[in-house]
Amino acid sequence: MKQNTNLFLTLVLLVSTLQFSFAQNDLITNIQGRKTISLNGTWHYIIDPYETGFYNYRYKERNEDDKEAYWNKPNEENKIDRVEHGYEAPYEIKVPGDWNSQKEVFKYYEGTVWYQREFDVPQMDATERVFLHFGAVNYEAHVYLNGKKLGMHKGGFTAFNFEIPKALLQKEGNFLVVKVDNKRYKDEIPTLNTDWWNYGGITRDVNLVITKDNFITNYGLTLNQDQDIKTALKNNKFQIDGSIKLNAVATNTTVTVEIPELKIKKNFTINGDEVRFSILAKNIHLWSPDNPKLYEVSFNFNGEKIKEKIGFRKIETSGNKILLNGTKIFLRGICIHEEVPQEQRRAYSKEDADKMFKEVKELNANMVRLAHYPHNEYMLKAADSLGIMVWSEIPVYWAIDFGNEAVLQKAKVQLEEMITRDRNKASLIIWSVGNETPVSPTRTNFMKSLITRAKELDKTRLVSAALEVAYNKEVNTIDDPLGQYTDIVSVNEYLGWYGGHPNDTQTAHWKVVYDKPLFFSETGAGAKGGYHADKETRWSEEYQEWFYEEQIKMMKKMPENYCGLSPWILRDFRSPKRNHPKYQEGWNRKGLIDDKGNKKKAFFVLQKYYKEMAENKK
Ligand code: GCB
Repeated sequence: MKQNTNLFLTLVLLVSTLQFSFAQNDLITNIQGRKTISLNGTWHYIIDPYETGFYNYRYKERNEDDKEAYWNKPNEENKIDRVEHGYEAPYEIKVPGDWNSQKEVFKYYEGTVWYQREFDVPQMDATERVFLHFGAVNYEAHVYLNGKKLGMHKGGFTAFNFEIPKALLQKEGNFLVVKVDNKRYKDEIPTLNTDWWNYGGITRDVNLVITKDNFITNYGLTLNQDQDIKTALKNNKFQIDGSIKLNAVATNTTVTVEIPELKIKKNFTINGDEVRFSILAKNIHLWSPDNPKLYEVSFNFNGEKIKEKIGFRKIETSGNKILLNGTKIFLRGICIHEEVPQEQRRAYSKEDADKMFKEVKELNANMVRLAHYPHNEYMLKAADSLGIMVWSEIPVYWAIDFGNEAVLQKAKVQLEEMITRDRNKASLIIWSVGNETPVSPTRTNFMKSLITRAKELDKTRLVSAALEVAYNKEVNTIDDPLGQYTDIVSVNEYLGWYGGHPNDTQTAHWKVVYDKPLFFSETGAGAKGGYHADKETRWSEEYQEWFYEEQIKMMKKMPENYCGLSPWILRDFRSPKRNHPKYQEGWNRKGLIDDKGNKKKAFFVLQKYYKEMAENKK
């Protein structure tokens, strides 16, 4: 009997681990290419710091049909009825959007907020299915429809979806409730401590996705990574590799992939829920910053046609160089937080992305480091169409609970969700598995395991992580053991701000113990926009300008392996850690553009350097 129980437990565990580690298989991608009903707009809210709507007075999770659970519609039919919650004006909030920026009461709030709205659905075919898709909710979301729980998701910057059982769906007045909790915990990703604002809420688009009975959940389409790109260009013969994941098993069914501009139309037979294929193609104009060519691709299955614009390119390293389409490339980057400082809010829209990239272009940059978490998809679309290369990162930031296996699993889920959503973006060249993590064998194993997972899921991009360096008057040696496993060695360096003097850059020497490209994933100094003084006065625009001038002089003397930089940071951003009463007031001031949108003097120093680098094509 005991043996049977053990066997049963093992099976249960096996099944649940399998589901867990393949969670990304169910993520529906390319939402804009599908039949959707937007649930953006005005929702109602309840602020619930004690989680009264979730736990009863014995602090036990409420039963599904508990009338006092906030996922249930309050029923005040008779005047004697006792009801202690409700969703009504003026308790209204916009989705998408963080809550902090919407009402004064939310500014510093961290905890539970209940979101509620109603929606109707149009007439549907009997075979159609409905999914509820969230672009992102920070951090933990419990989703309920008409009193039933659809599911839970953790991770503040990645998408997720739940199917709505047809039997649960009403034609009118569907009562949708989301419990959003942005409290920070030691064993979450990110952890308790970050240098950015913990904006809470339903921060990205919400959609109902209407699908066929079986449909393409997600797919990948990239140039084959093993072909020699110079030979492919010479022979005008390219191999495109693809994979398509269906929502359910299909037998002997056809899926068609079309790229009309390349005169490609191919049928593939699916037996099961996945197919992998290769297509030979001619006359591909490869995607690059100079020519961000995208092709319209369509995937046809079961009477549904899903379209997406996709670019083809090859990114690789050769010794200490980064090659794009076989040619050495220098990354003229800039770091970005997903934030609109003028409105002290998270960025979430196409308009926000367009404004951000206008500044990136003005800087003469060809690359952005999207720090320190996956940004919204509009950012990636803008990058794809403008020819700006992208580094995308998961929030494995500073002192994560590295010894905890459950934390590693959480990081992996976020990594998988990030890769699944964006693996068809040509602009995306680097996956980063973290930032400034403290060196120890436990941490290195943790990070190595993330790198291995990233490479299993996607062979067509470089993998890195932003490392730190200990300053040394003789030579700054980058020897973090994690550098063995990353494709490029990336390091954050603040010589002249966090240590030393800006002049020290002139005698600084750099050494990397690995024969790999060296990328400065950060460097920067703070300045309050509009504050002018002599250059030795900290917080003045002149100090920051001088810092950049000295840094650039140093960069110009870097050894051969130097392949680019992404200074910290394009715009000033909110941070609870920055409390100087005159110069910071809750802002990290290392932006090249201040919180009013004004460019600081240092912007023009970097702009000039990038212009020279672009002209030299170094
Ligand atoms: C860093 C971190 C970044 C901080 C920045 C700073 O090294 O990666 O998140 O905001 O320094 O301003 O100190």
